[in-house]
Amino acid sequence: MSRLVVASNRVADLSVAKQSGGLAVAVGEALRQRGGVWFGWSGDVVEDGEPDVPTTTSLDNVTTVTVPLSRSEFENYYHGFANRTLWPVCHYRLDLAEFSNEFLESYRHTNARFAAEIEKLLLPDDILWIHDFHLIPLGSELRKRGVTQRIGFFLHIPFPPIEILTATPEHEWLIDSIFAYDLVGFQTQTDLNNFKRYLLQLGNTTFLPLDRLICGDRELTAGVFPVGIDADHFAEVAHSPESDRIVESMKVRDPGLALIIGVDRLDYSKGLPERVRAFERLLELHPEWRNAASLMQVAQPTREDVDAYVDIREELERLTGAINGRYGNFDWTPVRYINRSVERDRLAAIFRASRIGLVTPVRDGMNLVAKEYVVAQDPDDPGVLVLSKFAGAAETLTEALIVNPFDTDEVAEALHAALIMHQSERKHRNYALRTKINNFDVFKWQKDFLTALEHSRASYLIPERTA
Ligand code: GDG
Repeated sequence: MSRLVVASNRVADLSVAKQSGGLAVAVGEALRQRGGVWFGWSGDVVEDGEPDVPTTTSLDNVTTVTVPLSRSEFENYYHGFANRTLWPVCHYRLDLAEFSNEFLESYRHTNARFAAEIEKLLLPDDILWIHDFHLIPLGSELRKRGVTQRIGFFLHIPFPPIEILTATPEHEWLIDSIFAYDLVGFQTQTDLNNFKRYLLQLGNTTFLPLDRLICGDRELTAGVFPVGIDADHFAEVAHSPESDRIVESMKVRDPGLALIIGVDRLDYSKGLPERVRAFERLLELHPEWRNAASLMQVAQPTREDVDAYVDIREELERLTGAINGRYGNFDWTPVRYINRSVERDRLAAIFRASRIGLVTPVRDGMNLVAKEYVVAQDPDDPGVLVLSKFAGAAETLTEALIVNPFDTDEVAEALHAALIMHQSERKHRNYALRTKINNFDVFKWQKDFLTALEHSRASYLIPERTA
């Protein structure tokens, strides 16, 4: 079995990976099985001109190598092209996207710098797995350095439709760089179709069966690999003695209250203002839920240096204040807004105690919270998942109540339907969803991707080494 080299924006601490979530566990497991290296940003920023030496730590047969970003890389590569250009473009938000040559140059340059670091770590039989939008051109930078090993790339966020992508300056360069990979994986069929439609319209790709694509002298296999969760572990945590205690104390504190839970990074892609408005609409359309249902929204702060994130936070605080002022009383707070991170174990217990998991992003690659909510439920008396049709998860989790997050009345009615849903229907839906989530967990995702990578045709022709 080949050794594995993983590159992603951040690297998990493998000694506590269970707390970081399923993705870190699954990647960590693959690394432990095969032996290998995990490369990424350390999270540190050094002033321009200061040394940016890598930090290396080893645990058994796995080495993590992290590098700091310089101040200008942090501003222009990370907060610039990654967070201010690619993130909004890939979430269909051209209105929020900022384009600048400085961002683009820094993105190219930082990926080239990472490639130089990674090349030093490689052995001839390694396979490489590169993750996400921060590192799209990393593969082509490695190829420029003469790297011939198999390289796979997985995009965790949506691949936008051609009409949006072509508004991004240098989109041809960006998409062309994807052909440096032997395998590219997307979360959903919609994303893969968007990718293929882009290639079809640009006209320089040959389409072969089984999503093999040829462009110039390069061949790429494309596929759909919907990311999963560590379902067994999450269910176990949700039913631990500590969770029993948390669930019990929540019942004692608010007897009879129907809790609706939302958990997201505070990001404009997650549809948080739309969600609060839909809950308010529920209280208008079905007043029987006043004093009887509350929305608890955990919104972990993220990317607070970017203006669009400051705006979304202010909007959410304004909306929450308005609804609580309008409907709340001494005994009941309609919306409980928690603007900080909550420990993973506590989250699992809160999911279990909630009658509805409300997951309504306006665009999302997959959305793991939807899957976590389902497996945290008591199978004999489960809550209901209300899920946006614009989350990648909706492509498979069809037994959820699927809604359009922009349609306030539709979401409000789905909430009402979920709150009054008979136990037998809840059990039936939860069983179907849980089965899918268990069968396609994060370990299967990891194995499927790596198997496909090993079987992909490594037909990349080495270009002349460009120093
Ligand atoms: C990207 C894509 C894709 C959230 N708040 C807290 C907390 N969380 C955990 C959740 C979940 C994870 O963070 C969030 O995962 P999502 O999938 O929901 O969303 P993104 O962070 O946007 O992830 C997404 C994913 O990559 C994987 O490919 O699904 O579409 O955007 O596990 O539980 N965890 C803790 N405290 C919090 O307050 N401990």
